[in-house]
Amino acid sequence: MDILKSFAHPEELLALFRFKLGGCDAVIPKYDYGTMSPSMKVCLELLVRTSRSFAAVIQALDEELRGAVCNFYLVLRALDTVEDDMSIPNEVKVPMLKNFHHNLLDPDWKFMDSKDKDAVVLQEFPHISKEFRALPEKYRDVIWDVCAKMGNGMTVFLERKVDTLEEWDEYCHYVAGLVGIGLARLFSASGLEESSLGMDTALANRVGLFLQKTNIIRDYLEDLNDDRIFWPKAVWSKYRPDIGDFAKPEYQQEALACLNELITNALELIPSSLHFMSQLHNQSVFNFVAIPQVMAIATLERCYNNPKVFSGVVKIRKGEAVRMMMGSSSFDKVKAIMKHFVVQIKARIPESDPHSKQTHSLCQKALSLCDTSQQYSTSSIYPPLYVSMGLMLSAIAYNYWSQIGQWYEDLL
Ligand code: D9A
Repeated sequence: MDILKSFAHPEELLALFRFKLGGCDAVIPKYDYGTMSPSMKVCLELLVRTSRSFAAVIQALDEELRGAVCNFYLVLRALDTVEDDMSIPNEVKVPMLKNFHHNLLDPDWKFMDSKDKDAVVLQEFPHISKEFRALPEKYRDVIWDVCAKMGNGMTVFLERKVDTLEEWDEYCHYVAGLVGIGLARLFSASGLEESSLGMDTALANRVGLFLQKTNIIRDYLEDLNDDRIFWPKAVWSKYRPDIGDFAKPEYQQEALACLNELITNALELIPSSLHFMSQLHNQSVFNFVAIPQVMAIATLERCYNNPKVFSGVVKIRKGEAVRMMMGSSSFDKVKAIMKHFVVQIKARIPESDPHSKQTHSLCQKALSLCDTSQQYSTSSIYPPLYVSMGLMLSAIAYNYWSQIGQWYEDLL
């Protein structure tokens, strides 16, 4: 029960409650079910099923871009599902990934044999490809191009593990950097953002790298249990000969040093993330980009020097997430949130950490870029206790009375 966890954080109750009421300026879906084609309806359902809260941010994008990004997301999800499916042998998987983009032009292509949790996007692929073919050419070109490059890139790391930091960047480029590049090009193509944004591929790449590196760092234990390793060997092998040792309590010191080194590497991307966001003009695009970036910095803060990364799941509370999502509506606000988390990391750098100096200077650099008069503090808007109690009662009651149903439930 997320409401109960957030009771110790009254400011989150307020956010959860406002969110439940839909009184949030950043993430209101603009459904128009009546005039929608059947394949579009299927795509929307797939989107909500596979991405939960992120679906809402896609839905909030302005008109033409919404359809393009929704389609891009589902096509990427399908490709990702093929890459992830351990039941497909590599001899089958390699040609499937390399040729995946051609499926977009084939009205009948689907794949019914996946055992993956997201297999439904492959089973329903004809609806996704139909929507793709209905898109304006300027969007189709981008999705096609990214799909071809990503499919090919994924095959590079099917047999080979990530070793050097350069290879870490290369792997993240294929699975996330290309997404950043594709999105920047879609934003430009829509006319909602300047054409220069879509042309700076190095910058958009780094926005994607920031998200993916954060995911890889956070998912250490989950990936280890699935027999998958995305932490770069050149880094972890400095601390232990076997990466599995980090999950053993006797090697906690080594595990934390390695974790902190990788987080320090990810922190290098903050200036690029801020620079990318500083160039956005459209409000819906801004929210769409800023929310995942803010979640990533919050996740890095939660993970930094945290032994729980090696024993369980490190999660952002839903109330916290909702509060950040609602607070990410302007560049000044985003800088204030970033600053809040970077300050927390900086305060927790152990003196004995082998990379403490580097971490410190990267925090310092990020803070200089986050200089703003906006405030994001967890104490300034504490409502009086009776207001919190009232909000909690209302929120619980709302849970029972709400006929809006599963959609918002999935969100929280
Ligand atoms: C994104 Cl079209 C992703 N990925 C994300 C989500 O954000 C990025 C996959 C497909 C698309 C977009 C994203 C959002 C906005 C701007 C971006 C961008 O670049 C400019 O991508 C770089 O994680 C997946 C990759 C990182 C591999 C690219 C955010 C998302 N969040 C999940 C929460 C979670 O922890 O996974 O999907 C969610 O809300 O369900």
